Amino acid sequence: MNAHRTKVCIIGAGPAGLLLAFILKTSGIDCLVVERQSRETLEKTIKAGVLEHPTIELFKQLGLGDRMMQDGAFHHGFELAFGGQRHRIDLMDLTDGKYIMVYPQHEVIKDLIAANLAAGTPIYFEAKNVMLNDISTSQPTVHFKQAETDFVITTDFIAGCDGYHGPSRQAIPADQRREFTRIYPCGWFGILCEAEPSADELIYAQSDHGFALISTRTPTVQRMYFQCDPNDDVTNWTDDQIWDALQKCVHNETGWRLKEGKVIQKNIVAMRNFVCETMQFGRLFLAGDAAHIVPPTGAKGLNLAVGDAVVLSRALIERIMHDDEEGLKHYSEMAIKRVWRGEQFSSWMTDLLHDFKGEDPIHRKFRRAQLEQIVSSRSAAASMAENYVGVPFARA
Ligand code: RFL
Ligand code: PHB
Repeated sequence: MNAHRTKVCIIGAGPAGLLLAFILKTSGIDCLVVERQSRETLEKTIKAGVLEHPTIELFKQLGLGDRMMQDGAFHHGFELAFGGQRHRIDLMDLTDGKYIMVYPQHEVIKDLIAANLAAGTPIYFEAKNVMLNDISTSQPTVHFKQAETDFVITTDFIAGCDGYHGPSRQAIPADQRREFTRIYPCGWFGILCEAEPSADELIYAQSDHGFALISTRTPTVQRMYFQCDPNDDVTNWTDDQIWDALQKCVHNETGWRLKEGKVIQKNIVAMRNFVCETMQFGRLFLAGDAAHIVPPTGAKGLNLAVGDAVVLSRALIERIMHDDEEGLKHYSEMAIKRVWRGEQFSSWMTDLLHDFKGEDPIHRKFRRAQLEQIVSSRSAAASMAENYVGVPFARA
């Protein structure tokens, strides 16, 4: 048995856990990270792509932005495609100069792991059977196994940053958790393909064949999604069928088509809103997907995880360095407001762009009317743009 002590034991090396660890460690607070997967797996898993303006600025301020600034692609707008036309939403113009960046989540993870290791944060990769104990006491423990060795970490605080399926949220008694869920009757079929970009900016397409999103990763690898049955299986689809579905969704009057290429990865993403408003219990504090999930339409998931890490790091620093309890006492209330903004925007944008099986056809008409308003009214477009580039992090 290997026993250690730390101030903050962080479970999960996703964006929330790694960012929290980096901020704490570089503020002089002893912490460590316990992660189920290997470093190699984390650094190659394809997930999110979009960094909001506040996330970009934060990474730059923290000295985490060098590779992002070099390899990430600035996007000053995006397109809405519907009714055979493409319309540009000019983010810069509508938000007083704000923008987003396409920089893949696994690159963020590489940067955060490297920065943490350089700062001396211990990261226990491939940790099995992670268990949280005594979270309502002042000395909780985290038990796990790595290789053949059992570990026990005694800690002052636990940060549950272990995603939707991790053990942290479950450690809060079910009758103490306030939870909200909305499940959508569709999923996203996502592909990575070897092709040139089809457009300069992201395209969100609404069509009679459903939703599609045309995104990018590098000049030679593109990321695209189309609406699918959430219970479908990627092996049911050939490359030709995938391209046919995507081309139908983006079909437009100018004859413009997607540039096709070899499909090198396929996955199906479930669509749900989920919020556990109880983001703290005793000495356990949840952050990121462990506490909330959004459908990917608004590109908010990673950015909400970053927002939580910012609020939680400030509260922990105040408590540990200055013995000030206030921030930690009100962590859930502080973090949840921005979370609900992201949840509502993602839900709204999903409703705006997807067709739901079995719905009354009147909804498609409403959808089109609203899209028409967004592309013809500056104030409607500005509201969408303001949410899309990201609202400021919560402040005490
Ligand atoms: P993560 O990234 O899920 O990290 C949690 C970590 O915890 C580990 N873990 C455990 N560790 C120890 N013991 C256990 N028992 C554990 N169980 C789990 C996991 O291995 C993992 O490393 O959560 P975090 O940090 O909260 O970050 C959240 C984001 O990853 C997520 O919200 C985004 O990827 C969502 N998302 C998007 N977000 C955006 O902001 N912009 C986007 O464009 C965007 N696109 C997406 C997305 C998510 C997608 N998928 C795959 C659901 C596109 C897709 C396809
Ligand atoms: C992505 O590039 O993976 C991506 C972009 C925008 C979204 C969701 C995912 O809204």
